[in-house]
Amino acid sequence: MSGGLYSMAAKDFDKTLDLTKIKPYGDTMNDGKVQLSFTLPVTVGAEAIEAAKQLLKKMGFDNPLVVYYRELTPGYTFFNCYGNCTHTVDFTSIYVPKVESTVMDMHQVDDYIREHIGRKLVIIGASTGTDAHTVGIDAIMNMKGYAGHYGLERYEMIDAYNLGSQVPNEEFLAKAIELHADALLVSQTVTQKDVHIKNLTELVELMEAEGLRDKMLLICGGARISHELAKELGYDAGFGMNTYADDVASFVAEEVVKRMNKK
Ligand code: B12
Repeated sequence: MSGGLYSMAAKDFDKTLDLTKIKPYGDTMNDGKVQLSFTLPVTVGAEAIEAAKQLLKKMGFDNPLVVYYRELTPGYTFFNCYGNCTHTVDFTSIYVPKVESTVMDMHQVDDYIREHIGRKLVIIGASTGTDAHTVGIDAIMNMKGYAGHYGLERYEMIDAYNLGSQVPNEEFLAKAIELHADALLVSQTVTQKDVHIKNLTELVELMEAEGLRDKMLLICGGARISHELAKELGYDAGFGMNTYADDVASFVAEEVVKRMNKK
């Protein structure tokens, strides 16, 4: 359990905080205040507001308050609401599987690869299957980077190939073989009807059929991807929102070294 998670936290100055029973913080500890918004498919008016309040009660909110409402289009009303959450969560019992690696910046990763691997790493990435979202994989790979973090194309010790979006798994794997890739980065944004699961699993099966699964690192990412899910699907790692190139590059470099040392 990472005690660091709560060091210098609210518990250090508020003795009424019980980490086994946490609830949202608004103005004062344990007030449970939540702001939420939703749309109901009913005509704007007093009855719509009452319906919103009753729904908030059923969601477990005390003191339901509608602070703003507006007709979106005839027959639909949008609400901004406040309520006091009555539920709690035991924070001390939470365990989230995460990628275990030391996150280094671009220069440190380059130095690490130079020193421990002695050659450039080849990394290819794409949004695969029917997925047309490119912003996520571009954020990780593009030279100019994202939110102040340079992308993999800028790393001196990484040859990065961004294949773009809607890349079929077969094509992706063929390119990986052609380029002798060390790591494959798959971006999956659309998760409706679990389309990502089918697509991600298909790639694992293809790699296994070709006898390549343990020869290349296989990593996926996207807003709704977790490390836990990735591992379940047969990937080496999964990265969710707020990931930067540094996170992935550090993981790949360390993992390649670990595997070299095992041989
Ligand atoms: C822009 C956008 C589009 C654009 C995409 C343009 C483009 N060139 O990318 C267009 C208009 C084409 C589009 C289309 C669709 N979209 Co859209 N789109 C979005 C939007 C607004 C932003 C996504 C985005 O760019 N985020 C910014 C990036 C930086 O974040 P990110 O992808 O999470 O990436 C970060 C991490 O996840 C991670 N990461 C991502 N990939 C990878 C990969 C690896 C290997 C690693 C390590 C990390 C990593 O690192 C990134 C940086 O930190 C979202 C809503 C939203 N606000 O999120 C909807 C959204 C993603 N779209 C959605 C949908 C449903 C669609 C459509 C199906 C709509 C339709 N009915 O046609 C189509 C699908 C098209 C297709 N075939 O894929 C849904 C997805 C719901 C779901 N969970 O399935 C969303 C969430 C909107 C919503 N609330 O309904 N979309």
